[in-house]
Amino acid sequence: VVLVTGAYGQIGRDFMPILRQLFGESNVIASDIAKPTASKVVETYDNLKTIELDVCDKGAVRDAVKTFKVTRIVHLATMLSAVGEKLPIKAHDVNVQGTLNILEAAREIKVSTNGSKKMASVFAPSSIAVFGPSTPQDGTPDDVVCAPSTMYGISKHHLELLGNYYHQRYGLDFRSLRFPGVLSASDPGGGTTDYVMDMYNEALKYKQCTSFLSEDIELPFMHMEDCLRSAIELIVAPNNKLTRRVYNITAFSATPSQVYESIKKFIPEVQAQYEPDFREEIALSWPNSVDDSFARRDWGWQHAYDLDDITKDILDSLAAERMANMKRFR
Ligand code: VAH
Repeated sequence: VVLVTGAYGQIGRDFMPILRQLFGESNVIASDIAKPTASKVVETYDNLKTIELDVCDKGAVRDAVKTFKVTRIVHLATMLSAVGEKLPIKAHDVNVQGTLNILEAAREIKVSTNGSKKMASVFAPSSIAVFGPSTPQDGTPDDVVCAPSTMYGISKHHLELLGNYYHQRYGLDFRSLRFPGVLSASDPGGGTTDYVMDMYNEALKYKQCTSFLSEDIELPFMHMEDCLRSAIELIVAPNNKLTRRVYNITAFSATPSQVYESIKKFIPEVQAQYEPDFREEIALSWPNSVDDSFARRDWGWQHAYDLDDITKDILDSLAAERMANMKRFR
């Protein structure tokens, strides 16, 4: 049985149907801090086991793993970079204590599969946010000083250290990917790379868009479909192929002005303005690009979507969604 935490978040919502297909419709349990509000329920949640689970509640996490005989945990519950700077202590509770509760439950409960009692395996995303201002910013490699300057980055670095500890000390199968900005049509969740989604949404509605980062701030990105495929490929990769538990992963890098140029290919009359806010400092502390050659070497990672593919795909999805909403409220 697979337990997904943060199942109603930006990644969780798109990941659920893929996990159900891979592991079996009734073997995947969606959990989140609160059941989805009407606006968040998507068709994939019909007849699906859905539970409310606060990963900060150690007892509740243990009970869920024990009750549902969980053998695999996809731990997506997190507070992202921008919201984490507004609520740093809460971000530390969710991202660090929550992860420790997940790892402890996996270690302690041990569920019998094929006759032997085994710890649940754990996949938990990390982020390029673990790199800080003192890290080389171009082609940042996997093995480099991580001195993050945001609570989100600090907490994701701690997640990695905890995962490696549980792997080395207890043999727990922990796997993680340092995701770049992940782009999809679904609502962003308070990240710094969400400026791209704002530009797409505004360009479509108003033929003008505003970026909350300066036009030349370069960051690594990937499409949600590449993000989810990379997670599945790592989750199913044979253990003997892995040279590490945490991998850098990316598709391409882009700046707000390159995002604007990409949008103009599909909405020629769009205008852009750049109004940096508190998230500029967060973005400046992150790499311009990362080196994901270990992922490409160890388990054959190849990205499929570049910037223009993503711009076209997301603008089409947003336009279709607007059309459907207009019909619904006519
Ligand atoms: C954020 N989208 O902006 C997330 C991600 C690298 C960025 O971690 O916080």
